[in-house]
Amino acid sequence: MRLDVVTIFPEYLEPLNVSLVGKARARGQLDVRVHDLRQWTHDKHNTVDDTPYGGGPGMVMKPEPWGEALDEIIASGAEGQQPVLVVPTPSGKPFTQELAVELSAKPWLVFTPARYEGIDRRVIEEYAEHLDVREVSIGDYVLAGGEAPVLVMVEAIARLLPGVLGNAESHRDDSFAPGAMADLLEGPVYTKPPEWRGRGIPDVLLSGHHGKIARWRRDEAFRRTVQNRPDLIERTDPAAFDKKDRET
Ligand code: 6GU
Repeated sequence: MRLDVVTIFPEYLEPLNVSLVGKARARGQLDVRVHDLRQWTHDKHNTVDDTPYGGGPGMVMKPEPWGEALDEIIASGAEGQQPVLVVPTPSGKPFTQELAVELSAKPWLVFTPARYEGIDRRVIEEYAEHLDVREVSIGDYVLAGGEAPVLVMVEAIARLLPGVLGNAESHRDDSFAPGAMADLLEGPVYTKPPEWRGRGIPDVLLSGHHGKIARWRRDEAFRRTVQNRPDLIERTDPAAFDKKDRET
């Protein structure tokens, strides 16, 4: 998979050299290219922003550098290859595990993290004429720019690529993964030692009884979801629940 990121803070994307994403790059599973938007400015001050039409606070990112950057990056792809354009913005659609799965199947993503009050609207309109453009938010809070959201999205997407996680089963039971535990959060986990500061391990996990362990994990997942995310319970098909859940 190829990923391009266009930003005025290339250093902000340094974490893409580390850990899971860094290793996927080193192995050649991910081709990540970070670009400085100011490369595509032509004035002495490398201006990327200007005052908003209609007035109001803050600054807006000028369309010309974005247009030149995106034209050049898009043209650099293999013959006939078109990227999906991912535009981070607090006004976008929610970034969910479902969207991470969808984007992880694409061969090429271009991210356009903005600073200030965002990018001149005409840029998004222009590229939406010939590309799949997704305006995406990572949650209901406002950040100063889209770079941290790009780090979040790239990590969520990269770990889904075949061969990137050590164990292909490690994301089967993820919170929000489709399947039997759909819409339930993951429950607690334990490792050695068997006693720590006087605290033991739930007996069932030491029983070797796989059916009982699976039942216990399902119950703990349900309990944690009721506690932390009741909204997930409300939107789950009642058929996914059983008598024991209703007693919890
Ligand atoms: Cl994608 N960008 C910014 N600036 N703030 C956000 C966001 C994105 N998602 C949530 N808050």
